[in-house]
Order: sequence, then structure tokens, then C-alpha cells
Amino acid sequence: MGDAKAQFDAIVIGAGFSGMHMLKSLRDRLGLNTRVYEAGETVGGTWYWNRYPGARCDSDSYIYCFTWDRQLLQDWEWSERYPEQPEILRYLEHVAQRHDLKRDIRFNTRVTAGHFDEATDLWTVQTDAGETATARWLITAVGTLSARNIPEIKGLERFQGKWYHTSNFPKGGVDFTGKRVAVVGTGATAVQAIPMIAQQAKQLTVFQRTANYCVPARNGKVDPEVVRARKAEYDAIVRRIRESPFGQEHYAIPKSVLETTPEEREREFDRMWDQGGFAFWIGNYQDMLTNPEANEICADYLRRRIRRTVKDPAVAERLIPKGYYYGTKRQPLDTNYYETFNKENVLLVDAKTDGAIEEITERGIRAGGREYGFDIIVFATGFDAMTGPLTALNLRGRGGQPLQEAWADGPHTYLGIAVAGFPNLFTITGPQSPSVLTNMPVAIEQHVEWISDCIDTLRREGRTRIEALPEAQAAWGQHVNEVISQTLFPTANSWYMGANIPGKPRAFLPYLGSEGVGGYRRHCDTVAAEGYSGFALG
Ligand code: NA7
Repeated sequence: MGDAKAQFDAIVIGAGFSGMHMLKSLRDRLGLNTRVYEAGETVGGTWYWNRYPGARCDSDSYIYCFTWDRQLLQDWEWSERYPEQPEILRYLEHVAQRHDLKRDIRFNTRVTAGHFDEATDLWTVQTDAGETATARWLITAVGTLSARNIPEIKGLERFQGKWYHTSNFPKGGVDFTGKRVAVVGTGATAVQAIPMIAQQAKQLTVFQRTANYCVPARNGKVDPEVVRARKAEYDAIVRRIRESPFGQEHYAIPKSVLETTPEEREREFDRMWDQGGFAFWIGNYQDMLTNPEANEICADYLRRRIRRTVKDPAVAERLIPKGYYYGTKRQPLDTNYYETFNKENVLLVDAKTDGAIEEITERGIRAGGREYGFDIIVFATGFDAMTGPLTALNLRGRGGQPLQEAWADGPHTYLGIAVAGFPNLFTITGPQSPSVLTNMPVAIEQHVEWISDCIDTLRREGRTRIEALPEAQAAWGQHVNEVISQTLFPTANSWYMGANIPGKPRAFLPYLGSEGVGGYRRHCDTVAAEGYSGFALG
């Protein structure tokens, strides 16, 4: 306590899935004196902050967890296919206790700046608690969707009701009973929250800027026989997800949808629809995300589903996405999302047909020239994804160059894990790594393992510095862009493209790869086996 100029071997920023695993690995495997700084009051990261009603993971729980504690895979019992936020937070608390992690985490402490000293090869960071600490290795574990986006809509400060961003709900929740509520946004978060809020609110008004293609999550209890079988073959499951394209047990159908008969593909679509989760998105025909014609066939199925579910045809038409290809924005998973618009107390205000939000007034929201009155406004307006949490750290590399400046025209990284000009900095699930296109824990574990092995090697070789070479970084950036340009992804105004944040440079933020996170893992392993090719070691 009170160590004004503390010294560590490694500093980790963030104590969610990434930071907890990184601490475990550096401290208990490598024996490093490690300090973690965490802005929240406890562990959990995303699962600490996102407490909106209906918040749950979108990946199956048996693979949305740490796999490095094999005994815990046997011991832990998830209550549902996709557990809710409080249960995931309880799980992470349990892991923190089981591995005695909290003693090395400084909570309620935000890193406000950091700089690399070229003379000593050390990072120094400052915190909002007035601490200064140095370390050889600086590892960011700040998440990809943690810098919240509260849109600059004129008049918010004069609103007389209450307002919340979904990633900053009060602990203990919000009672919507008898209230007139607005939800702004219809992304994956809103799709989870809207059916829950609609059950409580007197009147719920949803402000939609872009309609989304939702597919059913199909949450529920998992058959105990299935749970037992999975536990019996966990080693094989872990091997499979680590090698898989998306860290999931979904694999594309190795066939063009254009080569199928209407009956055959309808059967497959029904199967994926009934299976729920990401099956329809990443387990679909292999050309769905590369060929406009193939994409249209899949989108047509989803449009028919919306029309079948939503009773008012005019509302259904407004809920049907237009102007972008299915799957090029993050797939929201729903539980009664479309059904919710059949309720008497739910109103859809669509920017394209009813008019966009113009301003926030004392009483509510003005859109399309009409004022809607509210007691509560919920902003489900997303995040400054992937780069936002990193540029907020105010990191300065060689010559005092700020990261914000190095990334002024978009992120530049080597492997999404290192940045030229920022030696000894590792970015877990950084931009240009698979991260958000993957079941997150799988992407995280690959990075943590690779970083640990790297630091271990450098220490054994008596080295004090590793730095991405600019030419390796440039080649990686080119590769990331080449891969994605073969797909339909860059055509959408998605947060993957940075398009949700006004003024953000347009660049595809994650790395798709030809073989996804499995192929990426093999590539990173090759880089290590080659003595860290593409890096300068000192
Ligand atoms: P998203 O997916 O970025 O969704 C945000 C929603 O808010 C989306 O519908 C946006 O419309 C809308 N939005 C954003 N800014 C505005 C303004 N200024 N006015 C009106 N509407 C706006 O965030 P989520 O939190 O739902 O999901 C983020 C990720 O968390 C998710 O993908 C999972 O990986 C977990 P747009 O589509 O940009 O037109």
C-alpha cells in the first residue's frame, strides 16, 4: 500500500478474463512480480460493467470460460446455455478466489498515462490514485468493447428524467415498472435488453437507426446428459476450439449455397435456425459472406422469418434490414426480440421512415419533428471498439510519441499484439487480432499464452527489449486488409469498420484470417519458433 514509486516485472491493465489469466500466468508460471490495475471495484471487466437487463454471453457457456484450469471445467456448473451477467461475474469472482488473484490487483484504480523509457527499457505508468509504477513489460488487458459510446445528441444535459448507457447501469439495477422508457440503438446489446425492459415498462419506445438481422439464441437449461458428455471429452473440445476458425464448434458448410436446391437449403437454414446461437452466422454456407448472390439467399430466409413473427406488416418492414449484407455487422442473438414488437406497450421509431433523433429535450426525445416523453432513456449505443480503450490510456512510445498519434489514420500493429515504436508493450486482443470475431476466451488464452512464452524466452536469454519492426507491421496491416477485402465485411457501416464513431478512420479492426483464430495461432507459433521473426530483440 502507498508505494509511491512501485517497481514490478510486469504491469497488466485490466482484470477481466484477459488480465486475470495474464496475472495467473506471469505470477504463478513465470514467477514474475506482477501488478494489475483495474478501474472497477472487483474483477470481471465487461462482466462487471455490463449490468443491463438481459445481459448474457452469446457463446455457449461450456466454451465461454477459462480452459487453463482443467479441474474447474469439471467442477463448475453453468445454469444455462448462455448464463446471465451475474452468473459470469460469480464465476470470475470464484476464479479470483481459487487462484488468489486479488492480492496483486489494485482495484478502483485507472491507468491514466504511461511512457517507455528508451534508456532503461522500462515502462512507467501513472494512475488516477496518484501512483507511479515501473515495469519491464506492459500488458494491456483492457477489452475491446469497454470505451462506451454516448452519442453527442444535442440537449442531453437538460433531460429531466434519468438516463443510462447499457455498460454503466447502477448496481442493483433500474426499476422500469410503470415508466415510459426509450432505448436508443438496436445492436446486440439492445436486442438482449429490449424484451426484458418491455416486460416491466409502461411504455417502451425503441429508436432504431439501422435494423439488424437477429437469430434466436435458444437459451435454456442444457440437458444433463449433454453436460456429462462434454465434461467427459473436455480435452478434445478444448483442442477443437483452439484450432477452430472462430473458437466455436460451428463450421461453415463446405459448399456454395448457389449449388443447392431450394428444398435442400431451406432444410439447412431451418436446422441452423433451430440450433440457435451463431450457427446461422458462422456455420452457414461457405460463400455467404463473400458472394452477394449467396448472401441474398440467406438474408431472404431471415426476412421471411421477421415477416412471419411481427404481426403488423408496416412494423415488420421497418425491422427488416436494408442497404447492407447479412452477417457483415455483429450477429445479435435474440430471445423474443421480434415478438416484443407485437406488444401493445412497444413502439418502434425508425430513423429512415419516422425520422432520425434530432435532439433531447427536458421531457424526452424529439425525432422526425415529434416529441416523445420519457422517464428513462437507455443508450444501447455501443462502444469505440478495439482502439478506443487503448488510445484512452495515453501511452507514449519511443521519442514520446503518443499511441493516438501513431494510430491517427487507424490502428497499426504487428499480429495485433505489438506496435512498432512501443517496445515491451503487448496488447491482448488488440486491433488486427482475431478477438471480436472469435469466442473471446479462446482468443484471449492464445494471446496470454503467447505473451507469457515470449516474456519467458526473453528473460531466459537475458534480454530487456522486444519491438515490432515497422516493415513487419506494415506487412501485417496489408495482410489484414487483403483478407477482409475478399469478403463483404468492408461494405457495411459496422463498428468492425469503426463506422459507428463519428470521425473514426474507416478500417477493419479485427483480423479475420483464412483459417480464423486457429490459423492465427499457428502463425503466431511460427513467429515464436523463428526466434520472434518480425521483431527486433534487445
Ligand atoms: P452496437 O452493436 O454498436 O450497437 C449500437 C446501436 O446504437 C446501433 O443500433 C447503432 O446504430 C445505434 N447508435 C449508435 N449511435 C447512435 C446515434 N447517435 N443515434 C442513434 N442510434 C445510434 O453496440 P452494442 O452495445 O449493441 O454491441 C456491442 C457489442 O457488444 C456486440 O457486438 C457484442 O460483441 C457485445 P447503427 O447500427 O450504428 O446505425
